[in-house]
Amino acid sequence: MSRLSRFRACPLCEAICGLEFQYEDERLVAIRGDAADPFSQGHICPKGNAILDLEADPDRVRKPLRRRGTEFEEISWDEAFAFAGERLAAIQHENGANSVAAYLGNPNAHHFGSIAYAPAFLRALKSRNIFSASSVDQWPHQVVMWSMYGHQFLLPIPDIDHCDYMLMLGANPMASMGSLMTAPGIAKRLKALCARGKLVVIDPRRNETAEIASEHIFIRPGSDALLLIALLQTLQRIGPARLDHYAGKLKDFDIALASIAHFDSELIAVRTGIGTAQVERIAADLYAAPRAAVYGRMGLSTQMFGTLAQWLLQLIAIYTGNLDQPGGIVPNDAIISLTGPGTARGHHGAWRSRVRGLAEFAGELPVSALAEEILTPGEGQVRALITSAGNPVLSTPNGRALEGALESLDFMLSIDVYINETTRHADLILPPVSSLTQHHYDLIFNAFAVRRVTRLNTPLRAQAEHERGDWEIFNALGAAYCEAANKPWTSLPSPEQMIAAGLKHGGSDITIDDLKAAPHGIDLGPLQPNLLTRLQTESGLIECAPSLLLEDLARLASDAFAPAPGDSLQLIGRRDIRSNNSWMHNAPRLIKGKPRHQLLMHPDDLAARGIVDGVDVRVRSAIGSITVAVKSCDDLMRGVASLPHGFDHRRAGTRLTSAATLDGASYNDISDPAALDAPSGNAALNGLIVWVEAAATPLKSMPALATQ
Ligand SMILES: Nc1nc2c(c(=O)[nH]1)N[C@H]1C(S)=C(S)[C@@H](COP(=O)(O)OP(=O)(O)OC[C@H]3O[C@@H](n4cnc5c(=O)[nH]c(N)nc54)[C@H](O)[C@@H]3O)O[C@H]1N2
Ligand SMILES: Nc1nc2c(c(=O)[nH]1)N[C@H]1C(S)=C(S)[C@@H](COP(=O)(O)OP(=O)(O)OC[C@H]3O[C@@H](n4cnc5c(=O)[nH]c(N)nc54)[C@H](O)[C@@H]3O)O[C@H]1N2
Ligand code: SF4
Ligand SMILES: [Mo]
Repeated sequence: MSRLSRFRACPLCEAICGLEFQYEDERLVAIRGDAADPFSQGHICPKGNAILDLEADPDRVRKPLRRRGTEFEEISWDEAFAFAGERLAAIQHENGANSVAAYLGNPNAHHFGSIAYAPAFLRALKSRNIFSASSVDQWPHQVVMWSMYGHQFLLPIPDIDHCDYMLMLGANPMASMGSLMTAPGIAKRLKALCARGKLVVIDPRRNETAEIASEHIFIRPGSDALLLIALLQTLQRIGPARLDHYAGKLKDFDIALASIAHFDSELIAVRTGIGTAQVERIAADLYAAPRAAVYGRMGLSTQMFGTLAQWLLQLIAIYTGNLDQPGGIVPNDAIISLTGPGTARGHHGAWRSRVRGLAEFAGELPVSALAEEILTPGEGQVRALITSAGNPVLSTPNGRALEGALESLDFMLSIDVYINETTRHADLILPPVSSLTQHHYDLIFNAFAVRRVTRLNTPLRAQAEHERGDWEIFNALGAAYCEAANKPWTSLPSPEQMIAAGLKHGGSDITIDDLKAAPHGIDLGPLQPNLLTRLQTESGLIECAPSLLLEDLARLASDAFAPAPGDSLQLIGRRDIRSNNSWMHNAPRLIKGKPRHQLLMHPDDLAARGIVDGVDVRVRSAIGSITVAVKSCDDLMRGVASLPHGFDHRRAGTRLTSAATLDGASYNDISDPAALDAPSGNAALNGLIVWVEAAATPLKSMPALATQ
């Protein structure tokens, strides 16, 4: 039997590793890291291998499903599109455009057929109720880039291969593989950094990255903005700002520095748990390092002061002369750009959510508002929901309430490949064929990579007659809906044509034929300074003191110092190398071995509550409670508990045979939709106040909700 190899980037995480797919008689039999990929150089993680499970998964939905009572029945694609188009148009006709909402989940960003095709369909709907996983993730980054540099995606990336020092907060790339920092084989890169310089990790948990880092420092959840203020104050005492590189391009830097001058460093030390001597040492190292990168991710964004923290990181990079400099933080000038003329710069507050009045950002509303927009009667109430590659029941605040809300909808359409906690509520499920059968170009992750790279991904196998790619689904939905709603519609050309046009528009001289001739991808070299010529602010300058951010300093001053209620803990999330948010627990390869769902607590916190290691505990927030096994762990700061999200797959009506064998509870059953980072509207998932006690204890011993 002959083996044949085909090459393609992995679609599962931001690292976009090149993979080698080995076929025998057109059957996928093995997956390896592609040693010839100049960027990933053969790297693969357990998830890359689990593509074998995903492709063969008997639970995977492969034909359109329409709900009949509590069952789903297979229908044809034509029937499915016509049904969807008619229902969406009819509901809008009766209740107005905003009565149809949409939620886009994380995998959309990994599929060209979604990211490049969903927007046209959504625009045709003309609804203001568009939501996505961005508002439980990276909105603070986008709001800061939009405010300071004039474009939501003009995002400086840590140049990890060339820095001598890196300050990392709220990230765990050893498990997540890196985020807003595409860097395949990141473990090697970080170890190289530790060998030539210093990596300092600031995190309430001594996470897997802290373990390989030069230094780890605990911080109280939610207090990073205060620490960064103390750092910036200290830098000013150490030496002058290195602003030569930004001459004539900086606006209001002095105003920004003055705005944080009144914060008391002693009080900050009490709140963060990081003493002033430690702050001075970090500041001195940062200032002395020839090239230093600063980086904050999930743990920094999804907390009460995420936007301020991201802004302060940019100011620190400017102060130390590391913004837009090799070895510092530098945007990637990808050959198909997310910025520039004709792209979506972003806007803020152009409209507000109906119930709570939350501001839109870049055309979307915070997903924390979705359940209330469905449940609250009145004009503009959401009556229909479209989900695309999203599982908001497990991924967004108070998922239980959202789950109840989904039951009350008049119509729900899910573009998804599983019947899971969210899609089981759909009236219609449209399953795209494996994205590996489609042309793909990483619009997003090439633009957030630590090197300048490009690659075209060609189909691994031909698409069968009964299969539909994401792009075909969005095109057909648009056509069916517009016909029913009597609106004009033009379908977009194929991904191959769209990618070719994108390359032409990018003006790099690289054509689609060049990319076809380089199946392992092309390396275009290290990051190069480019931010100053790409600024899209109205002033044409770096806006160091945007009013949206300065206004939030008052909230920081009043709220960030508030003591946590007595005997409470602060809950934070974590990721495991074998997980992918909520949806890869159905891959048998990934769920083998030790359990990974437990609540981690410090042994002293267990002892103080008389809780024995390993028992089931009740974790209660202002929103509700969950029961989950506890595990003693001295890698956690005292007063902090850690729980991964994306568990609890035993809900009735799902079709997740392997995932349903797992124990675990959903973090988002107790996360709070009212806890928001104010300027962005991003959910503050981390730092959630909870009480923990043995599940065997009677409920009444928990503090009354009214006291919280
Ligand atoms: N408590 C807590 N909550 C969190 C987080 C946290 O750290 N803590 N993290 C947040 C973050 S960063 C994110 S990005 C969100 C993620 O939030 P979501 O994107 O809503 O959730 P996922 O678990 O990624 O769900 C992905 C969905 O895509 C489907 N899917 C998989 N492959 C395909 C495909 O090829 N095509 C289609 N159409 N569908 C597919 C899966 O079946 C699943 O329904 O969760 C957020 N929620
Ligand atoms: N294996 C795996 N890889 C993934 C994913 C996955 O689910 N599994 N999800 C993907 C997605 S969608 C994303 S967005 C990325 C996220 O990638 P990362 O940002 O690296 O996310 P996490 O691994 O959740 O790391 C967040 C860290 O923040 C810490 N933290 C929590 N609260 C605070 C705080 O208040 N301050 C500070 N300083 N730290 C805090 C946590 O302890 C944790 O170590 O990962 C991606 N990659
Ligand atoms: S690190 Fe990410 S891109 Fe690379 S193989 Fe693993 S899941 Fe795929
Ligand atoms: Mo994410």
